[in-house]
Amino acid sequence: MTATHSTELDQFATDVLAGLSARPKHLSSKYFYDDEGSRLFQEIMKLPEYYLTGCELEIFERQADDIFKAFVNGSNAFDLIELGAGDGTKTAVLISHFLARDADISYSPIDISQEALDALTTKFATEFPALRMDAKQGDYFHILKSLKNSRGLRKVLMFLGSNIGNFSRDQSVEFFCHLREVMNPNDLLFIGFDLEKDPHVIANAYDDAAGVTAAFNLNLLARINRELGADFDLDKFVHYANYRPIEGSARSYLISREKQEVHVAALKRNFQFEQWEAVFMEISQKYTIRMIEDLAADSGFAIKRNFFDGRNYYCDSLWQLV
Ligand code: AVJ
Repeated sequence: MTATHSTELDQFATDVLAGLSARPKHLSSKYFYDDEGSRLFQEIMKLPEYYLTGCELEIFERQADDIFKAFVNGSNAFDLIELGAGDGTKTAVLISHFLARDADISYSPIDISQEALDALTTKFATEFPALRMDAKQGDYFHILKSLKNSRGLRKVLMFLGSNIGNFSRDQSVEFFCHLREVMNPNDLLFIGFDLEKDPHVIANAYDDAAGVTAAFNLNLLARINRELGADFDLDKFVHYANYRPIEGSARSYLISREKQEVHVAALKRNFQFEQWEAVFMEISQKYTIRMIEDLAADSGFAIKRNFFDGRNYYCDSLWQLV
């Protein structure tokens, strides 16, 4: 079970109350990642339909040396900090290459899931016994401040996997501006962006045949049951995802199969659902190069270099401060 601290639990309860009281109803995808949700997301990354992970892995495997050259700056010492590290599989490819090139690096993975961090730490300790590691559990910004100027070396902040896609445009700019505040002039930001492509490919990635994405989405209701004492019956909701080609965004919903009432003990409240009423769960934005350039410019960054996979499905974009 997730050890959610009381202030975090209060925030969760407050957000669930606001989301289930709103019209249309919504829940925040940032709450997907309790330990069970993190496990389900590892499963999603292995799905044939979920191309994002393979694309980023391909970029890292084929272009590790170019990435290394772009990260180093005279000396081969720098601090890698990864926001939302998860199980670190993709990052391991980069680190392995950097160490083979005699890089003097430290690695600080940050994640909300302690279980995911523990797995990562164990794996990396075996694979890279010489790597200095400092895993941190918790909320990005809280921890970022503590990382400011750690060794006085260049920091490379990484935000991979197109995690940025869960933010609205305004939230993205706000997020990058926050990051800029903890960065020194010489630091870099490396961000994964999923690009626009054949809409069928995108739609399938969020509606896999095995139903793992559905389980991932439904897990948030299960989490509300676990942590807030609710009585959601998961069988009474159906996962629905679609892609909007004009906005370039995949969206997912949980739809109530019938008229029903759900009790949330921690909120001392009942919530009514009409038959076929939708709860908006997640936005996964897809990008054009133009959008990435505009985002960088509006957040006070310049693109140093973009790295693409062979199909141009995905872009890892390296940013510096302007
Ligand atoms: C982890 C936010 C990048 O939006 O593609 C995967 C989460 N949701 N399948 C994404 C997710 C449904 C994922 N990110």
